[in-house]
Amino acid sequence: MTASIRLTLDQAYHLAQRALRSNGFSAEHADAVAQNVTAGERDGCASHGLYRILGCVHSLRMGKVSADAEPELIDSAPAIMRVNAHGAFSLVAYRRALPAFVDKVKRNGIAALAINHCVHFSALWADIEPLTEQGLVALACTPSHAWVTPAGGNQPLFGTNPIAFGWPRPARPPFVFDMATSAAARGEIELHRRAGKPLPPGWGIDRDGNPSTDAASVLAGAMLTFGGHKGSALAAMVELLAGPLIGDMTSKESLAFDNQTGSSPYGGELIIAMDPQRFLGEQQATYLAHAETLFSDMQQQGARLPGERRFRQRPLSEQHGIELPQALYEEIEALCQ
Ligand code: NDP
Ligand code: PYC
Repeated sequence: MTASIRLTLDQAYHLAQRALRSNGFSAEHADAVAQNVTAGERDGCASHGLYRILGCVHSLRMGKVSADAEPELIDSAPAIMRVNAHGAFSLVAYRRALPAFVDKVKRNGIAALAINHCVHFSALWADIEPLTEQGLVALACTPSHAWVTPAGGNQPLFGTNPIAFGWPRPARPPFVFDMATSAAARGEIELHRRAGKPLPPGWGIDRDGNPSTDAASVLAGAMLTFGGHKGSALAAMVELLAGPLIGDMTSKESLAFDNQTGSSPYGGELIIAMDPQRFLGEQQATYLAHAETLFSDMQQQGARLPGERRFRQRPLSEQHGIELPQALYEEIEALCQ
């Protein structure tokens, strides 16, 4: 069994924050990243939890992320905003753009936010929840590095390209799904490699194009999309929407820019939000109730709603803390020296 250490959420945050500050990240960037990875750990999303601190510091040491860039907000059209992260992680750029973005969505009924020139390592549900908290419906996507082969191909081209969607629910946690368009996130495969565990079949192929359940072989070969050609089409859509449409990189361009340093992906994220109030006016309550019927019909068949697992885990972690593999804890501690 792997040795582990239990930390309160406060201890987890401070461990992450110290590692980032010791390596030169500004207070604001370190805070945003530490909050994000602590939330990942809290919600039982280890692939985007404290493990990500290793990649954040590595990206900085490789000169592939800015430690302190100031985001620049650009109001480019009545319903379109851009924020240039100027080479820093996406999180501070998003945090700074959020109030004006929400204002645009509420004024227009629908608006889009492009985060440009950002380094991206984080789970997208964390970008969706501040919008559902405002009663908005939201969609987000981002390319990553070319790691995933298109259905019918055998060479990495697409990123793991997550799509997240959120729907606000009165007096309940929102309906949120957040999924890589690859069979699993690359972070999951990295965690399998670190734990010496085989992958489930169908996640990837080795360098020679043969199906493989060995994490290291798949990391060196190519990952597969979920659902064959359907996941492949969605992965291509993410490349287009959060790449060329917003004047940013595809996953292939991001990997070329990385120049084999093994840093986090660089490029854009697109977030679209809609205000049910502006779509429905006085009928809002009626139609949100229809959505509730849909959710309860799903659950009555025994299906669980996406997001449910995370929201169940959250209060448990708040009460009991989180468990981190001892080896990972020591690696992050070592970054603080
Ligand atoms: P999963 O396959 O674990 O989960 C995807 C979604 O499906 C989640 O919303 C999950 O909800 C839901 N789900 C899982 N099992 C069930 C079930 N049995 N019934 C109903 N719903 C279910 O996630 P991925 O590996 O695809 O992605 C993990 C994370 O990686 C995401 O947060 C994503 O944003 C992040 N990522 C980030 C990238 C980036 O470039 N920044 C790139 C790729 C991934 P629940 O959470 O409740 O389990
Ligand atoms: O897990 O695929 C992934 C990923 C890529 C960028 C951030 N997470």
